[in-house]
Amino acid sequence: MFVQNIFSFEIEKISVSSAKSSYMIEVVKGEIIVQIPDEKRDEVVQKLKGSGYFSVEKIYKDFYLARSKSSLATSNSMNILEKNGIKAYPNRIFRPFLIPNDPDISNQYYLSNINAFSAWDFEEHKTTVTVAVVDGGVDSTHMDLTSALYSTQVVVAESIDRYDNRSFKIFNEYFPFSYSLDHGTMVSGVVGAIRNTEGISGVSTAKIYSFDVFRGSSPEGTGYLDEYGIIKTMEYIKDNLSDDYYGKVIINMSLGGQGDCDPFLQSAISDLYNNSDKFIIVAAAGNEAGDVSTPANCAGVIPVSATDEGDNLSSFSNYGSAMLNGLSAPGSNIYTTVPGNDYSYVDGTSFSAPIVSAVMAEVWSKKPDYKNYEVIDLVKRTAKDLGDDGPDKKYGWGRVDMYKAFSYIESDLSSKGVNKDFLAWPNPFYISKDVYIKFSVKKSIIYTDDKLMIYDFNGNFIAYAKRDGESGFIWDGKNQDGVLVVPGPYVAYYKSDKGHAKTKFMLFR
Ligand SMILES: [Ca+2]
Ligand SMILES: [Ca+2]
Repeated sequence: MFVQNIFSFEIEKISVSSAKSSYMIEVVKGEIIVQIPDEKRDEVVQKLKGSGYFSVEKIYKDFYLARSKSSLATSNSMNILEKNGIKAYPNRIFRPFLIPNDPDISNQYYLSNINAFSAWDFEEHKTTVTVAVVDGGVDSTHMDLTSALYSTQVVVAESIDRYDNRSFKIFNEYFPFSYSLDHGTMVSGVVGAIRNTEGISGVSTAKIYSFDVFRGSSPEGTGYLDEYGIIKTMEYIKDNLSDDYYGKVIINMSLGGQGDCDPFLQSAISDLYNNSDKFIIVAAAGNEAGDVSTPANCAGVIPVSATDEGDNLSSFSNYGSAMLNGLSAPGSNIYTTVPGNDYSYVDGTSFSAPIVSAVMAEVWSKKPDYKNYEVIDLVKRTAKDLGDDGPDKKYGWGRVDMYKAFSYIESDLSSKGVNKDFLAWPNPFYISKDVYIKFSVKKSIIYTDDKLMIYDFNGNFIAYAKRDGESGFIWDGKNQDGVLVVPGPYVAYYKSDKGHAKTKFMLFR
């Protein structure tokens, strides 16, 4: 496949340092991004033009892309601007996270690893969630993907050279779509390969909205996009996928670059995340066995590290403090779709992220009244805790467990419309993270000689909860003999001289 390289910019490598270390990043040569408050606009633009930036273009809110003749080395010009009181950021290059494949072991162990087969035993439901795969496009003729794709809704993000300026263009493509990287087809198969008698099954039945953001950067395998393009893609999603037609939208980004989250990218991401009825953003942690990449380390993004069949961190997976907000999912030996009606084993956090995206899509589809943070919280709390106790820098909140996430939904009070006068919190009660489960009883039934008793689902008495405050009780997950009980659903039963109430909750280790 021949695709003309229509990017007009050169890539430069510069050294940056964070609190912990210094490392090389790729940036667009001669370009910087600057935040300019409206009241200082004219003054700063003049200074920039005086420093050799012939074009200053608004890209998002009060962030501007300044472009010089590309002979200006980015690091030098940033230093010069800094001395002039202008804080400038490089326009970084993002690439897809892929590790060359190493075909060997069995097919799709990741589905049993995350308990997808058990989860799918729950009642089938119509998926109302779209997964936006921001990647290298998709092979729309793949028999295991065609019907999972929006028919004419592929959008291509593209940077083109015109009159010495860069511009950015997004347009629809019609079946069959072309694609710039095999990577997007691999990611899409994990999200939603069709459940039929052919090939594989994706983790979810979500519809896939494919973005080809690497279109301008072929040949195959060398895809990249600058942050400007990512921001425009985020803006496009915010403006165009808000339509009810697409339902909730999970944005999957199995791509990125090293370094901290820049403020302009953070701004575009926050605008999506703050629309809490609509968007969830998931990103791969990256494959450098180093610190979590951008955009995975931006606030409001769920970073995903990779695990292997033994629930160990994959050797290539990034990790770090950003993972304290994240999750892990299988990323080693992932069997998935590749272009040309074919399948292959691939490795990378690129394939862990779509597992999490797919689980969140299914959860949100079952609980459309949830806010994005409630979906995220549920999937975190039901993940299998690995490594150090509780959330940690390698596995985040743990390896996603689709069955436990679904079990929680099924046992959730609000989904059944049961007595909300009596609440258990947190539910599920994750005994390795929570010291107590708390119960709150409505004041109208609180009275003297009351008791709160815990039963298992077979009706066996387990323990009395302890009083905690005027209308509350707590329980530490132990039976009357002081032994921790087994994970599963439990019933809390409150009884006083004025009335009684019961509620269900889940207990996990
Ligand atoms: Ca299939
Ligand atoms: Ca842990």
